[in-house]
Amino acid sequence: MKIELVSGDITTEHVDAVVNAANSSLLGGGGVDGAIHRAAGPELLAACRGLRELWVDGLPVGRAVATPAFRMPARWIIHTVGPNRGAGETDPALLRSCFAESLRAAEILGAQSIAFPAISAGVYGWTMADVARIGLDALSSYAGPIPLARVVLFSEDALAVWRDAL
Ligand code: AR6
Repeated sequence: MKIELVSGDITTEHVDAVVNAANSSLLGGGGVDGAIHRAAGPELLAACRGLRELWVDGLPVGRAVATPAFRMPARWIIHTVGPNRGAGETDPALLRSCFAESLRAAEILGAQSIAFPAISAGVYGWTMADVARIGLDALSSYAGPIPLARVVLFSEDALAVWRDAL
């Protein structure tokens, strides 16, 4: 899989699957989650409400689930829940799992391209350097059929951190 690092707004990405850094409720929030819900439109919230019934306590940390992307240029949104460092979720395996499980969900859908944000690097309190190291470790060890992963960073500073890690 080719890995591209770019800066920009992930909601405008023309890829098959865009990964959302969601929370267990799947009902939206701030950061990239809020931006994705605004860009996809209210149909996304309705789809997420249906999905969350599948788990008693919401989507578990490290797991991923897909919905259509509705009004976004992508075909699907893959919602994953990163570990919240501020709440004591400090196991890197959980963050790695977000990347790996998102790839697995995209693979099942037949996606040919996927875009990731810096999961857990905002509200959930991980340093950008840790997210870059763990994310790139997961992406570079992927050996499945998806040809392209783009990591879309929201600032030039964040992009520089990922470039260093790469
Ligand atoms: N495109 C690309 N990256 C973005 C965008 C965008 N449009 N907007 C923000 N980012 P965060 P988390 C970057 O906080 O840490 C939400 O409330 C942002 O600069 O969105 O996993 C959820 O509902 C940062 O580098 O996600 C959860 O409750 C990165 O995306 C919680 O926040 C991730 O920051 C999840 O926290």
